[in-house]
Amino acid sequence: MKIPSLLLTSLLSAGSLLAQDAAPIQPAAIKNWQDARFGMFIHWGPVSLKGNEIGWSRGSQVAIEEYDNLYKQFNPTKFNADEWVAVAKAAGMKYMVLTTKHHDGFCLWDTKQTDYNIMNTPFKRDVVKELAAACKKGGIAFGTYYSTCDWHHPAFPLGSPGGKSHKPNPDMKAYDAYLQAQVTELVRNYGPLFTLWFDVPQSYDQTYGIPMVNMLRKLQPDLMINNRAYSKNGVGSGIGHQLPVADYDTPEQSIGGFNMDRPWETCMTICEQWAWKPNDKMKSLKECIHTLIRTNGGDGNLIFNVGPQPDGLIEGRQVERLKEMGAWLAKNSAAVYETRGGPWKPSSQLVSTRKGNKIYLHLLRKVDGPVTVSALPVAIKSAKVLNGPAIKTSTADGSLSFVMPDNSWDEIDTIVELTIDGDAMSIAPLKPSTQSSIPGAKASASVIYQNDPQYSAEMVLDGDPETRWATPEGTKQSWLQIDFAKETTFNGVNIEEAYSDHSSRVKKFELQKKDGSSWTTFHKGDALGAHFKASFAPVTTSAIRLNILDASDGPTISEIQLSKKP
Ligand code: FHN
Repeated sequence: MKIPSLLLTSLLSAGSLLAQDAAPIQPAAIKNWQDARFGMFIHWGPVSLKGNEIGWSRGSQVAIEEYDNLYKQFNPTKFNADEWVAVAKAAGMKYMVLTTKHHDGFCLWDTKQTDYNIMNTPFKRDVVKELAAACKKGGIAFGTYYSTCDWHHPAFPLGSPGGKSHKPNPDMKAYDAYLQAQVTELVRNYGPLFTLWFDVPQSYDQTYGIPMVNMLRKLQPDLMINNRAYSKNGVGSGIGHQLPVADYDTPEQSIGGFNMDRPWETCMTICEQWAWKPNDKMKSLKECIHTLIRTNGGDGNLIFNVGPQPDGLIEGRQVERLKEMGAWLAKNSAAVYETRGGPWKPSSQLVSTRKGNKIYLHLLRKVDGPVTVSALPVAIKSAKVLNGPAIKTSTADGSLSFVMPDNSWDEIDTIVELTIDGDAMSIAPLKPSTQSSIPGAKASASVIYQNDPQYSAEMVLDGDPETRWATPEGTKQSWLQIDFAKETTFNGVNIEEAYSDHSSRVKKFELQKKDGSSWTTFHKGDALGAHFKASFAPVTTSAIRLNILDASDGPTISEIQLSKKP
């Protein structure tokens, strides 16, 4: 599917998305961006010669003097833009975003604003130009990452390591002019761009950001700009701060929460480091597909990052992993591209996507017995395994259920296609299940945020990942207890910790079982996180307790489920 860059004749204010301060963008540009669902992020530069993290290693693992002179030996002779595009297409990716300038200030294009650029390396080729042309030829959209902060530029107030040092003669006015001149070059000379992906707006607040975004709106009205172009009153100036400016949010290294009201994109590495790192730990195919599907199920895009080698090649095993993703997507593309998230909100075992009169239920874990979700408010005309046999569904007591045909389970993602009467987008978001994840169980807790029932312990049993048990800010120790209706045997537990996008608030915990009048610990751990899973020898008990021994802030849990694997 080629994604044409929309030619917009004028900016309409109607239906503007947030972009709270800068001029809004037309909804049509957002739909074009959302339809893509899956893109490639590329973090690359002379630092790949060292195998350390781009930007962050300058002045820490790599001395500034050495780091800033790496470009003199940067000669990626095996770089072939068409090959990179071919890898992205083989992965099923519909767009690509390259770091044209990261925090280290080095520019991968023939910029007239500084000599610190690719044309002054032994390579002497305009990588951005070649990649933009290859994307156009290959039919995938091209976007550019541009670091709002610049620890190399003398006029930018902060320097390495990590923005922790201060330049002797900062001049934000001069830096703003430099930044605006560079992003103008990117749009004018290499555009129209699919997106401009700003990052880490230290020191660059709304004073500069709003005029700069408005300038870009005039340059290319359908340019999607992420929420890191500028900070606002100090918020968003670092990492992980999300603020609703410009066109889409950017949860990082984590899957964003279900949100159909504001476009968002999870950015995540296929390995662990953004830039090239030899022998880095790479995600399994299951992790890669689940990351994509869970993101799409929440109504987000996924931009998945590779860090090419210093010779210009994308590492072979990463290419293979991306081709495996593409092969899976080729079979299941109907359930991904041009879909939106929902109507069921994601849970630990399922997500859903939808398009026209089709709803796709993605079962991310095998279910013993009938699959049960909350009933749809519309009639189901037919149901089938995607690319497989028909399924008989039944609806009763507010639940929709069906039994999967034999041998229909896919060990990564079993997709059920429902054809309904009407437009799937007309269905309001639904809880995944109306039943408790542990039928008949009762939950209690040592403390509840403001004693507010909407944050009660029961929220971890309601099957809705959007509700949660919450504790007061700063709570370090607390417990959550679940009393079963009867003695229960299980050998696994799934815990969804809310607000754990960047790191788990829980730092030390025990899982305990009721033993007469006391509690016996059967599992210990440090962090929990968004999709914590633990397996252990079968436990039989009438009650369990999550005993949190240490936390960085008030723990908050959205769901707890038991599992009993054979
Ligand atoms: O510091 C950067 C990091 O290197 C990388 O570019 C990510 C990508 O989203 N953004 C910043 C960390 O939030």
